[in-house]
Parts: sequence; C-alpha cells; structure tokens
Amino acid sequence: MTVVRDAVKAALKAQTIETPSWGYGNSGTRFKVFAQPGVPRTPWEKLDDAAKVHEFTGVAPKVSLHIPWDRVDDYAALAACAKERGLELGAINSNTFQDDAYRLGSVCHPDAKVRRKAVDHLRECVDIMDATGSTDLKLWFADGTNYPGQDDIVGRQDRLAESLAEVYERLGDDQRILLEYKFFEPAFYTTDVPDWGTSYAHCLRLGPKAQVVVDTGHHAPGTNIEFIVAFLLREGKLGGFDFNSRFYADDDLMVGSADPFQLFRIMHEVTKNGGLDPASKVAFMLDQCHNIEAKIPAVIRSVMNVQEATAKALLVDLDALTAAQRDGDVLTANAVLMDAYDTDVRPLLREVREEQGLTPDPVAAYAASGWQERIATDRVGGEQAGWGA
Ligand code: PSV
Ligand code: MN
Ligand code: MN
Repeated sequence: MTVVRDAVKAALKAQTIETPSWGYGNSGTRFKVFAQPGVPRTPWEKLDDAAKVHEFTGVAPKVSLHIPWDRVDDYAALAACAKERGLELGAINSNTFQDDAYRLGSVCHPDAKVRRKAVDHLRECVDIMDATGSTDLKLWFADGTNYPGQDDIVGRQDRLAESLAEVYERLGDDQRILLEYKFFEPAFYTTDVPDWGTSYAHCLRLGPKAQVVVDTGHHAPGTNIEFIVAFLLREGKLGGFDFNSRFYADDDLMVGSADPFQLFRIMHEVTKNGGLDPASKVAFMLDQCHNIEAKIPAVIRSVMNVQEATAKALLVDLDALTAAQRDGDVLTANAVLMDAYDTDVRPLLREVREEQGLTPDPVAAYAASGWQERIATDRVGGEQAGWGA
C-alpha cells in the first residue's frame, strides 16, 4: 500500500498544469464585463500573477499566451522574464476570429486574400514560438457558416487542409500543432472543425507533428468525452486538454466545478493509458475565464481540482478492475472505479504539498500572502483579457 501511495505521490508531483494568460485578465459575457481591481495591464504582469499560482501550487510552471492579446516587442525578453519567475511560456494560441476580415471565416474563407492573412498570422505565431521556446501552436478556428447554402462544405475543408499544410511546413522539429474542435459557436449551421473526428482526420493527414486538443467545453451535452480521450490516446493523437467546466455551452468556468465525476472519468483514461507519462507529451492546459470570481484564487482552485481528479484516477486499483472486467463482473468493476472516486484525496494532496515545501492549503496561503491587496493598489486601469474587448 505504501508503495502505491508513494507512486501516486510521485506522479502528482510530476504532473504540470498550464495556465492561460487570458484567465488573469478581465473577461465577461456579451452582456457585461465586470472589471476587477488589480488585474494585469500587460503580459508581463500576467506572468507575475501566474508565478503566484505556481508558487502556491508547485505544479503550474507554464503559461499559455494568446496572440495578439499578449503582443510584445521582444518575445525572447518575455520568455526570460518568465524564467526569472520560475515559469516557462507554453502554448501559443492564435487568433483568427477578431478582425473584420474574418466575417466569413479565416483559413476556410472563400477569398484567398483573407486566407493569406490568416495563414500569415499562424506562421507569425510559429516565429513567436521560436523566440519563446514554446513547442505548441494551439489552433482554434471560429470558421463556419450560419445558413444552409452559404458556402460549400467540401470546399471549406479543402481550404482548411491547404492552410494547415502551409503552417505545418513552417514547424520546427520540436514543434507541433494542437488542433481544437468545437461543435458550434460562433457559427450556428456548420463549423469547419466541429468534432474530434474532423480534427483527427486533418491531423492524420498533416503528420506526426499535428495532434488533437480536447477542450472539455466544446461538446454537445451528454457526449462521452472520456471515450474520445481513450481513443485519441490509443492512436497517439491526443495532444492535450483545454480544461474548463461547462453546463450549458462553452461556459469556460472552473474545471471540475460542475461535474467533478466527469473530470475523474477523463483522468482515469489518461492515467490508465499512459497520458500522465511526460513522454506522451499530453499537455494539461486550462482554458478558462473568471468573470465573477477573483481570478488568481480561481486559477489556484482549478489547478487543485485537476490534481484531485488525477489523484483519484491514480488510486483506481487497476489489477482489481482488470480482473473484474475479465470475469465479466460488471458490478465489481464499477465498484472498483467508484471506490477510487469516493476517496477523499485532500489529505494525500496536503501531504504531497508539504513534501514539496509548500503550504498544504494553496488558496489560504494565497489569501494570506497579501498579493491581492498589493496588485489592487499598485495596478490601476487593468486591461481586458481579449474576450469582450
Ligand atoms: C473559444 O471557444 C475558445 O474558448 C477556444 O476554446 C480557444 O481555445 C480559446 O477560445 C482561446 O482562443
Ligand atoms: Mn479552448
Ligand atoms: Mn472554448
């Protein structure tokens, strides 16, 4: 039992969770952005906040950037600043959805000039990766149509494939494309990359440096996300996660908040199928916005939620599970899984943190640190994260 416990602890200490720069800024819905005091005004200040999350959790050393929301003159200097704070710059997220030119799409747009603009932006993102040392280019396309007949579905797929191929060509040896899918919104009739199958098919054609990213908020209600995860892992095509919680649509709320059981089921497939092994390169990223709650503690809570789901998944007795499955013992198999889910892993995680030299309660430690008060005083006039800007 101690051996198992030690192995679980070691795996928890090794897991890293990447936080999004846009999660630290002001955000909202199309109805209202509720500005909060002390939000970062620059990408540099976003790194300061991300460093706090890492300081108190010990497992969040990477920060995803969003271009152009995080545009700076010198990306190497930004990477150096991250390093000084004990961080690294993670995925570079492209943005081909906020310019007027993209009304009918970006990489799938019927006009070659617009596609050129979009592909040039994606290639510029790879230039930025070269400067920051980032390995992941995360692509989410808002492309699609609103009305039957608006554009040719196959034609759009052809343009998508051609655009992606040009970006793929630009990648360095250690760089990869992570292609997101999302079933609707902002397009309401067709979306050009609506599901994992479409993303998978494009990644397969592109080659080994293209993988699928599963954003947990991007599925129709009732979709079995853990099945998708298991399938992609088996095929070596799971690049990573954009974690968040959804209840109705793409809610982008704190991961594991509405449905911690789903997060556990996902993490069970991940742990069972080698996705926690650093060699698998599965990236555990958050893609969230904190509209009504305080941002830094919300990111800390989210990181903890991922850790709790991971810990429970690691506690699944795989030998007992395999035996029950082999024997066709449905009830025992299910009970083995539920035993792990029903375990209170908070004491274990407190122990892990203490062994890492951290305070066992990261949220309380952050509250006691005085950082929130300090930024509220020092930072005047925070910027938008991008959404609603
Ligand atoms: C839009 O749905 C979205 O939430 C995608 O998930 C992207 O990852 C994110 O925005 C940032 O572009
Ligand atoms: Mn996402
Ligand atoms: Mn989303």
